[in-house]
Amino acid sequence: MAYDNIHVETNGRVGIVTLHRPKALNALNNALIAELNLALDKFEADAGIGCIVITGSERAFAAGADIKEMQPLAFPGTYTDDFISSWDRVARCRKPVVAAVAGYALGGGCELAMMCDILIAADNARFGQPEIQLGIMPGAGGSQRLTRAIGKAKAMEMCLTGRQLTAEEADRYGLVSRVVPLAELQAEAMKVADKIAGLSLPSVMLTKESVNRAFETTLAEGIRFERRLFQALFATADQKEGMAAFADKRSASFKNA
Ligand code: DAK
Repeated sequence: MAYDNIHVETNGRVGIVTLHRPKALNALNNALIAELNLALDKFEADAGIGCIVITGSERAFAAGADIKEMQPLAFPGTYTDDFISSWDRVARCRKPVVAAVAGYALGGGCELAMMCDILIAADNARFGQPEIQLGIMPGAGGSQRLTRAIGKAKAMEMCLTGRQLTAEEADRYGLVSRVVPLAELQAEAMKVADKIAGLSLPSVMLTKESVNRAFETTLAEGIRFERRLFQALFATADQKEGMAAFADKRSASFKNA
């Protein structure tokens, strides 16, 4: 299928989605979200893909949900139609997703980035939840994921005032895993995604599930959950291969089995 609002490509075992509505700073409208969800469905189902990258342009990862599309909405409809409930597809990806963020990541754009597993920011990135300035509030996890990522004090100020974080602040506060020069963003994100995509997919997916469980459960339950997953990985051929390769002083060749 041809996409109008995103570009989709693969590079080895990495699936790449580039948000592409340049005239609207990649504002997220219904059509873009539907295309993004379709691309993610395909990458998730494709055994040849081990990691996904989502990125935007140098000027904007995404400047939020499309305000012009939201402007005419009224409450009964937003509720009965469950307005853009499909936004959480990224968070439901079972394969790892790397966000390569340059420029504005605001509102729904910041929320989309926070649904990804690893955030790599260019030095020009700006993160913010400016919805309060529009008379609304974050609607796709902004008040929740941001608070868990950077703590109440900073999240509260951002959500209540619309203050934007620089890339350096986002790094210092723990919102992103690191900041790289803008010119190196795509190469760095690909390097990370390539590394993950070359590892054993079962161990990668279980590891992602285990880290995410830390946000949902008690420490004791989380540790029990982790131990069971760890034990289960000894049933894989990739565990045999990974350990044999170490002993033989060679690179492992994983079969994702
Ligand atoms: N929506 C629609 N168009 C946008 C846009 C947006 N969010 N952001 C930018 N644009 C458009 C501008 O209207 C302009 O279009 P033209 O006027 O040229 O036709 C073009 O992109 C370039 O923008 P500017 O001319 O404004 O560029 P500047 O460099 O001067 O400013 C800016 C860049 C990012 C500071 C500024 O554009 C801006 O403040 N944009 C709005 C940022 C914002 O408020 N974002 C939050 C939107 S609310 C939900 C899930 C999610 C959400 C809600 C519910 N559920 C699951 C229920 C999310 C809500 C939001 O994200």
